[in-house]
Amino acid sequence: MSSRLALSAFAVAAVLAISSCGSQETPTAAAPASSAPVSSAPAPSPTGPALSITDPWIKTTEKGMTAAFGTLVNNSGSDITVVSGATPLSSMVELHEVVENDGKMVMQPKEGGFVIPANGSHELKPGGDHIMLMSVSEAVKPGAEIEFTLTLKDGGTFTFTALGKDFAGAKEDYQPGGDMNMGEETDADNG
Ligand SMILES: [Cu+2]
Repeated sequence: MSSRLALSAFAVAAVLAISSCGSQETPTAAAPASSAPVSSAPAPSPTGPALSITDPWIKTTEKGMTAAFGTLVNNSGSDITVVSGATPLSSMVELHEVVENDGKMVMQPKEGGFVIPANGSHELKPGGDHIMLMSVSEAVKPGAEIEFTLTLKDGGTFTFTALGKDFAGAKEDYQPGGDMNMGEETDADNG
């Protein structure tokens, strides 16, 4: 009897947490009240015991370029390197960093990929490292669920789902490098 009560209370709390999360338009808002500590006992996950991601999201867009963010968490005792990303939304995905160039913040492919230190984390955020999507195949609406697969240096993969969120910032310019022809600009999207 008491366990059933506890269960339903948990269910209500979960629903509340989800709905309050869904009403958050700004990804920069602090994590909604959650009683779950970020680092508790090592919880083995069936999908990726070594790597996980916190609050993955993707910037909404009508077309062109967009980016995905979140905090990559390494639950293992060795460094993990993400070398590439993929998503059904775009055939052109790159791992980007933002650097200063002549006083301007520009983004460019990150050499060597994202390194998540042993038992540490690596944050992907607007103005910093991010997963770049070129020429998305369809509009990303708020609440959209976009699947990503990251490929690791050791050949393994890690899959997660990013949630579509509106975001008006991240106006870095793309630094054309290599042979890529960036035909589309994000200015219209960011207005
Ligand atoms: Cu980028």
